[in-house]
Amino acid sequence: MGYFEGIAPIRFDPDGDGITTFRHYDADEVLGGRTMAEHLRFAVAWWHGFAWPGGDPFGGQTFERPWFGDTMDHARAKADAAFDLFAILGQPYFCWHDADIRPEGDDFAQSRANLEAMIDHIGGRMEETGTKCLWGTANLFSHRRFMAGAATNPDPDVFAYAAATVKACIDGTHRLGGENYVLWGGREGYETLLNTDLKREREQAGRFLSMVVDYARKVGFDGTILIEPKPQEPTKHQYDYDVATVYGFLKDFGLEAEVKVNVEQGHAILAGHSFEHELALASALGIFGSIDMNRNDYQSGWDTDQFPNSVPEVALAYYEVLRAGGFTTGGTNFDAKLRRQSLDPIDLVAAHVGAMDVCARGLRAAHAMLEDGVLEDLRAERYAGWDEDAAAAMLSGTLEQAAARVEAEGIEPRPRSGRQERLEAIVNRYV
Ligand code: XLS
Ligand code: NI
Ligand code: NI
Repeated sequence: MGYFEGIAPIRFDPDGDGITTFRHYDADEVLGGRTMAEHLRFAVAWWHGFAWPGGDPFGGQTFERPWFGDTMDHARAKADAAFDLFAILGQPYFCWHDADIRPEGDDFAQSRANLEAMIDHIGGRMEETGTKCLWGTANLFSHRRFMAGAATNPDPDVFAYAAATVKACIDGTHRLGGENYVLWGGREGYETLLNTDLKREREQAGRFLSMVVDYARKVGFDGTILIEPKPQEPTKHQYDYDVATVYGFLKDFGLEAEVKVNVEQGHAILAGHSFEHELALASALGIFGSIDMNRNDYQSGWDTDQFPNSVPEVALAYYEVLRAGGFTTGGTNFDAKLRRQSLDPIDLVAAHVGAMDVCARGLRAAHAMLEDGVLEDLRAERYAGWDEDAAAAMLSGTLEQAAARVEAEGIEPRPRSGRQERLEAIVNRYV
């Protein structure tokens, strides 16, 4: 099979090596009425999997892929290698940017024609194989034209170019039956406030997002539109900082019913949160959509985009996903890079297999924790005082009424244990 010659499709075998077999991910295993495949909805990211050359800030390309190059033939070879990997992994979903799947043209019209030709090619391969598209997105951050932002650029010509690019990517996502469309604002922010009109840039971003939503609905795209929060990197400050900031932004522009979030593990950590915090908050605000399941190295402090490898962390994340009711159009995208020394075709396969196994273990633990209900019972017990009428009434009364209860009823609060260590020990029974 071309680049992945000699690597057989990965099957579930609990006694296998977890590299050429899934030890934990059994796509057909049913947990609470859904198969693991339906729960997890895995997706391979085209950019890190097939377009990324293995560079870091101190060195360039380490990978030698036969499809690296700027022609349409290269782009088709890259797509065919991607579909070979999808077949090996059991036809997961995939996610893409325009820049990942087509060569850049000499002008916009040629770039768009290249994109459309590649969308046709990929659409054909999807029909043959049954692989589906989780989401599409536009790369509005790599080319130098976007160095000062896309929608938030001080130059209106760049705003127009970004509009044209997103329009083409929504069309492509729609043609491929993509279930979501993502906007990640890597350059929608600033390097220095000294040259930045923050108020104007925020308003440009809000207007742009409204135009995107209107266009997507006009052409009949009924997937979910997602913003992917990230606090910084590449820009010093990004306007889509975290879930709370994005929610405030959506409220400000009246888009909170139209747009949800794609939460990335590594971005949550960069914002000073845990992944589960971001997921719980997105769910509480009614904007939970999808996840990028890639972690950072806790020592390096930047977005290293590594495949997940911590079952306890992943379990707590899926616990929040399940508490939110699970994915609808969303899924588990591995927006993850190999390490640059991982040169072999099997490394790319093993990275996904290992990550899928970690997620399967996390999901199984999360499902068992939720089904056994111990944690939820203890949580409910902690808030049980609010079930009483007088307590509930306070929330619709006045400050004076709440205050008056203290002396009238002789209220004297009695602190109770938060039981954190006991709760952590309970989690440990499942992971
Ligand atoms: C970068 C982002 C990016 C988005 C898609 O940090 O995670 O990869 O997922 O543009
Ligand atoms: Ni990221
Ligand atoms: Ni991402």
